Amino acid sequence: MINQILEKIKEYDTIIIHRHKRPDGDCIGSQFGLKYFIEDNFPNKKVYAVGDEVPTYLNFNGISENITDDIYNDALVIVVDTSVMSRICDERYNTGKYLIKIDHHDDYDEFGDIQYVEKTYPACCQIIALMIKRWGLPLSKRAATALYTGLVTDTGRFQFRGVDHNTFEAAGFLTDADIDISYIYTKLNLKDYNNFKLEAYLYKHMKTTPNGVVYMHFTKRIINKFKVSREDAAALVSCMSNIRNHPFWITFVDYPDNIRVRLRSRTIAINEIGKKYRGGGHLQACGATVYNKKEIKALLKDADELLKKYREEIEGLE
Ligand SMILES: [Mn+2]
Repeated sequence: MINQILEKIKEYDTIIIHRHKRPDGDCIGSQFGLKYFIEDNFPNKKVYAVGDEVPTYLNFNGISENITDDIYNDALVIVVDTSVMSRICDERYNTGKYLIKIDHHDDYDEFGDIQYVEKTYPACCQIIALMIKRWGLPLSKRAATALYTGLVTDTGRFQFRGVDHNTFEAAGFLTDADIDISYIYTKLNLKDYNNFKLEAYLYKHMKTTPNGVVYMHFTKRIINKFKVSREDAAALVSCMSNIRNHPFWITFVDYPDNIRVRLRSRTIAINEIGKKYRGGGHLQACGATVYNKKEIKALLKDADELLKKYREEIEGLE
């Protein structure tokens, strides 16, 4: 399969790389890592990374390009780190000549002429890094920097389940390209003053359901008060990841048309809740969308019951 992908890259002069909506480090890293790799090895090809705005903390890897519809006519389109079609950013992904999907999610739709999915890999950047290694083509510092970004963000800095020999093989391959690891972490870790204030607010105001699902609702009022972006508020989901006896936590963030939900767990599979509420993703990290307070209540009730069920099954769940 990976040789077929390389053949297609060689065959097309125009390549457009898509990613998922609400971008994270892994989809941005995959997108720009692949873009730079192709540009560096095939300088005559036109390669575009499309999508809406790249979040500030990730834009050291590059910014999205606006392209006209006609560019798709003879293009190879590659969709990275996106499992379901509704999550693909920019609907024109389907208007190219040939479509390749490269992904690592548990839940997925069938799309693409080639579908390369490695469900056991913790990051899409790991798939791309190891693919490039097996192709035996040179990897530049800028491409490796982008791929390393996704590798560290999607693995929670190499802490999540799924990190294994392959992950460190990918990391080793990327560090051979002379990347500045300290620079990457600095870019990823720096946050604005207001974000720290909001983080303090979260610790003070987070709540728990009877069986221990911790949650926080960042309302429009709170977001305006702290002058942060919705993306910044949503990113604070990770602040609740280390609370003993609370292995399942959720953030709700008000968006103009809906309420975005992020569900996370240390130990148990929670994606059935995400799927029930118009979302999905990984077994222990997924998203959902709800529309009002009533639905928030219903989702929390389902989450609470799921955790209760797990507590009955698993002794010493903490
Ligand atoms: Mn990913």
